[in-house]
Amino acid sequence: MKALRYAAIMSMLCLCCGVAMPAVAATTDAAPKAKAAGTQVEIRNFAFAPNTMTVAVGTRVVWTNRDEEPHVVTSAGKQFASSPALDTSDTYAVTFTRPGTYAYYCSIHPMMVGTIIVQ
Ligand SMILES: [Cu+2]
Repeated sequence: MKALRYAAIMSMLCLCCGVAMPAVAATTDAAPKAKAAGTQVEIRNFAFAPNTMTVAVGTRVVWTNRDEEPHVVTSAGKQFASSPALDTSDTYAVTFTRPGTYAYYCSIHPMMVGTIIVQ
């Protein structure tokens, strides 16, 4: 009976650890989490984040507009088709099938620039 109670306490402790660990990771490891996804570019505060991203050939990169303002993803060298104007929470995806450096900008706010490096 005593051993059973001990086991119950131990399993409660383990449960605590299991719950606590992901919660900490979610709040502090934003960068590694984005890296794991690998293909997400957020448009936030009139900037592309990450500003420069290196991906493997064949990667599908998805831009998501988190601003209240519309933004456009436009290839500086016309290497891929421009997005339509993206409203809040709209996404635009490009699959990069060739190695290269793909500079892009927002045609509404040309000071917003980013680069996708495909290897
Ligand atoms: Cu913009």
